[in-house]
Amino acid sequence: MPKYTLIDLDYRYDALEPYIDELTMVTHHTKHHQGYVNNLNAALEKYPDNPYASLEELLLNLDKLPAAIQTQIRNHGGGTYNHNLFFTSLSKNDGTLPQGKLMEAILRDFGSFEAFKTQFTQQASGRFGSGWAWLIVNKNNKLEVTSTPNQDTPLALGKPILGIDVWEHAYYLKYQNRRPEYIDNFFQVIDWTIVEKRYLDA
Ligand code: MN3
Repeated sequence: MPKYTLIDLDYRYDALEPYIDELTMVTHHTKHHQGYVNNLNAALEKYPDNPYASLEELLLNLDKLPAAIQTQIRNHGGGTYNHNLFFTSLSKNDGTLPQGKLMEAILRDFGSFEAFKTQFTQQASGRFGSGWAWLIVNKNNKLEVTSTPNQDTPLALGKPILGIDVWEHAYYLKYQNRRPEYIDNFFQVIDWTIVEKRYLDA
């Protein structure tokens, strides 16, 4: 039975200043993300026959899980998966744009980088309440933006390669009600090299 652990970050909590502040990063990773991991493990303790070797497989088979743990796995397994992706997508990029095959795909599927950014921003700002906006590689191998509520993943639609957390815990200490400003600044801390690698592996 897999037991999940909180991922380590390979950058400092203050590395994304001033766009994402240190206190938000510390709290988000050591309290919120850790909480999802703990609750995921607690749910799996009630499911010793779990046949799914990866978190992705577990989340793709939510409807086959025992009813008593479905909601916990959906929320906390999803929370673990989403934050694993989020925290490993971040690095100050000094305003650089995606390159190579990823940029080619963005131009092919959105027309321009600006058009992609507009759609992604709309999904992130239009998500009512808590949730996520995503860039995914869909089942037709095309890039697509979408959003999910709560800690739902977009795995049923395709493979996520970038996600922005728009729960208030991701931005409220610094931005309060200014979600649009947080979303705009998020574009300063996307590690496009990692997103391109995920695109190539999808
Ligand atoms: Mn979060």
